[in-house]
Amino acid sequence: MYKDANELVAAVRKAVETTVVTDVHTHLFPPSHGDMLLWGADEILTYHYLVAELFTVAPRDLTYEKFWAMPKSAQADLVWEHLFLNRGALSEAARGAITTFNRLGLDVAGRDLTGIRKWFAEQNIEEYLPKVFTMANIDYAVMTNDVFSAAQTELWRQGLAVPECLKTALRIDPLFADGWEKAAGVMVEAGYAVKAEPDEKTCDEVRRYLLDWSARIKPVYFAASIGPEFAYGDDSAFTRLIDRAVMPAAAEAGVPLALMIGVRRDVNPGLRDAGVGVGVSDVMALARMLQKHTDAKLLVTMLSRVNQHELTVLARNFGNLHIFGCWWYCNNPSIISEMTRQRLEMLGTAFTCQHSDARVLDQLIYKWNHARKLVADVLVDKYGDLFEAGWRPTEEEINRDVRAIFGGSFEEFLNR
Ligand code: HDL
Ligand code: ZN
Repeated sequence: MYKDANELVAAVRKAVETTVVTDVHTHLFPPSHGDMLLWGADEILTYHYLVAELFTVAPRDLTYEKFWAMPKSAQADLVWEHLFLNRGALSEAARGAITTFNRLGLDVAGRDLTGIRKWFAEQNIEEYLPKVFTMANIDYAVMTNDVFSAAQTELWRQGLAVPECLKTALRIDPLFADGWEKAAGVMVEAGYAVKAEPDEKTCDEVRRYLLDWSARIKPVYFAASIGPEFAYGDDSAFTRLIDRAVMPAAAEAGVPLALMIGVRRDVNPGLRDAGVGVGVSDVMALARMLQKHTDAKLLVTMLSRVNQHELTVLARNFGNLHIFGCWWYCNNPSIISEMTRQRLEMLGTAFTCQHSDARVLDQLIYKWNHARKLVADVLVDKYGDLFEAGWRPTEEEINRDVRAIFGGSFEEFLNR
């Protein structure tokens, strides 16, 4: 038992530092999928977060067309020059690149980009991937597997090697909004009787398509990112597809549906992935889904800081809703701290505090290094309050609770 609060603080920090993390959402791919898996200095420096930041300061004559026509290394040089050398690398994404290079033992203090590139060129991805997972102390990461992408489905049909530390998620964005035409074309091409409008028969075929792919890649969950205009319970195509195709298929596959809500795609198309904006969504639409699908399990994260408090309250209202991560524009220290505090204060440990959303393998190193420090600071306060109130948690209990918010509660939710 802890004699004083200082011993407790040390135990909390040690627990966060050493707990194994489950990364519930990333954009990683198996090394066998070749260039799909991004890694190395130039990919780190051209992460779309940094590309967006580059264009906030780049000379006006650097057009999007010129930039995208450059080789990746030239793009990375521009990012390095404008965001690291000409200005303080104070943004979260810029600091992240520095944390990654530094923790890999590279001479980032000396700003030796040439030497850093040389080191990466000497790495073998089959050995490097497990090294990164060990450094970040991650048991497994869930990928994003778009079953409407010809390039991705072609690779899955080849049955290539997938390391144990990578699990699949069946990503279905194209089913919704302006993606439907492409999705319908892909399903027709694959032999499913899908019509231009998702009527009942078409929804049944969509359900069959999802179940066939689910049997093939065995996803941890189905997933979709949707816009802030998200509405449910009307007679829209979205509601019909959710009710007659997606939810029944997820139920039959025995997996949750993950909804990532609030993306405004194509706010600035010239920036591609970097040109996506954020919008405030209607949390009551989610409540209507939960009221209707009482047996379903929903994993949800929302993109707008404005939605976080309402979403946390909804997670108290519905035990079949599990909220996760500080997504994208919320993945910043100032917001992560606020979100983690309000989630602990309203949900105890029944949530998942973070996911990396890593698009580049090496990012796992910084995303989890930064997250652990932030969450440890919050937990020190919370356990300190508990100690003050007269409770004496044991070391095992602290380790149990820390693991819970770094993946344990997620796995309990999957298995419940
Ligand atoms: O839709 C998503 O899964 C988002 O995470 C986008 O991929 C986004 O580009 C991203 O990487 N955010 O971190
Ligand atoms: Zn993502």
